[in-house]
Amino acid sequence: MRMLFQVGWTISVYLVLVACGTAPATDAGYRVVQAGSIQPGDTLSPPAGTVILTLTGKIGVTNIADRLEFDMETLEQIGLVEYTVDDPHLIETVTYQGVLLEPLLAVAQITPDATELQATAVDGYQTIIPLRVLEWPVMVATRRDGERMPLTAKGPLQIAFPYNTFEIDPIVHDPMWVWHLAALEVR
Ligand SMILES: Nc1nc2c(c(=O)[nH]1)N[C@H]1C(S)=C(S)[C@@H](COP(=O)(O)O)O[C@H]1N2
Ligand SMILES: [Mo]
Repeated sequence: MRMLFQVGWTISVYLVLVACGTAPATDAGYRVVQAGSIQPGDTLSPPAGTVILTLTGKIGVTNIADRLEFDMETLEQIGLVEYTVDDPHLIETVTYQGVLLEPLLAVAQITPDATELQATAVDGYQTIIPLRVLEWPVMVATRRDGERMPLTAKGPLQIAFPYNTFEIDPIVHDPMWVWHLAALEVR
């Protein structure tokens, strides 16, 4: 009886933590916020809303000419996860929510010989992101601390790395935290 009580208590505490969004990240380094409703192999309609992300290059799925364009709603349908991280540029601990790079590239059906992404931002910033980063749950963030990110807050999309859960060299990877992310060319 006492045992049952303790088990019940433990589960209750856990549920409260989950409800408050403070449950620890799993070993994977992230919590699932919303399972994806778009799967690899799905065809995608041309975006109905404002285009916020364009994929080109070595992709097997397109929805406009040779590009795969996403509006925010469709992008987030790939599935939402979150993790808390010390943002090296904001110099602040924040919780990013967004779409993992891995399922995003799987939905785009990138070709097996692809090795890197060239990321381009709204401000013209460009950087190369090698696909070896997929060993970590790198995300295209759509929210910071639960809020949409306007251009004035490095949004609307920003790449985030799980610095707090994995040993990731900041010298190499700090420049890959692309804010105002607009396009990914798969190469
Ligand atoms: N959109 C955009 N993202 C960007 C940059 C930028 O200029 N524009 N600078 C990159 C680089 S080189 C680094 S080191 C970090 C931090 O840039 P900062 O030192 O200018 O804040 O953000 C990266 N992401
Ligand atoms: Mo930099």
